[in-house]
Amino acid sequence: MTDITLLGVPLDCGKDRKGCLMGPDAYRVAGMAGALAELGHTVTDAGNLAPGPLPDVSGPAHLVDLAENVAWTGTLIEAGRAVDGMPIFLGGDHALAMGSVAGMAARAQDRKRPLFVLWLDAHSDFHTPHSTQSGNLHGCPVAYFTGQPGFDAFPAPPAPVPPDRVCMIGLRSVDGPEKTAVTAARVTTHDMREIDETGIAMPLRSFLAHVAQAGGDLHVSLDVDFLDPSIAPAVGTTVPGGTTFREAHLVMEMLSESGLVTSLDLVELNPALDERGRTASLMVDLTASLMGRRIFDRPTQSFGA
Ligand code: EXY
Ligand code: MN
Ligand code: MN
Ligand code: MN
Repeated sequence: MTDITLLGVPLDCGKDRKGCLMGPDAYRVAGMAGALAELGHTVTDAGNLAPGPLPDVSGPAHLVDLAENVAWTGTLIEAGRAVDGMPIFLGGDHALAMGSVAGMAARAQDRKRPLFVLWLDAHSDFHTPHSTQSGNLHGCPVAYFTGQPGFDAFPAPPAPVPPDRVCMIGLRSVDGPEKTAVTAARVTTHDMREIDETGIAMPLRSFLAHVAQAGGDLHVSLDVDFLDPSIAPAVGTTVPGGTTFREAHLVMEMLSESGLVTSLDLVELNPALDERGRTASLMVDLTASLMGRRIFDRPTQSFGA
């Protein structure tokens, strides 16, 4: 059984639609803690984190946004690094992963273990503040925590994650500059065209074997828009052609059976777009699959070499 710490991160940096602020409480209302405790885990709800002291920035709105994100990033790095068990970051915007992943990488370094990242998302989120067209930092977290240049306003990530330890599954909306940068950085990418042909289990199985062989910690960052909008409409950046209900549960069940997952982000839920909490409940059920809920008991799969 696992000691789980729920950390609410009500971050909402996207310019388009406000609403991610309500994400943490939507997961609580949907019964996140109870669903995990029912599986035998010890669950501590640490409440919602607040950003650290804002750097002194005035001027255009986007600079103030940037300052707030700088404050959040520093807070999250330290908060995650201090968690002994398994932190689950309840978002909140995907920009929170700038702090959650950087903090998990620092914690892994403290443990003398490499950190690997599984990015479950329609988007590669590999922009920098210089390449982004939208100016939304939720499109930048992976570039930040892998140590790409261009984030001068932010605290330097204590332990940048080598891009070849990042695996992305579910991609179907990648901007030009990101495509160039992701390829050059040798991030492992599996877009939906590949998933259509090979199925989702094969690329996931080979990544998990790699993590197991390296004796790594594994951080999973799950963006609601990884899922098809027909089953998960409550997100501001829906992209048609996402994963099905069973593909998503299979990913979580395989991750669970690998025994490799050490931390999790749940991001981009916008309860203002949810119908009767349907998307929030699906994310709770997927988390329960990750934490051991099964139809029938199954043996733990070996992903070792
Ligand atoms: N690539 C687009 C942008 O940078 O604005 C869309 C990013 C969507 C990011 C969401 C969190 O995944
Ligand atoms: Mn967003
Ligand atoms: Mn994302
Ligand atoms: Mn996305």
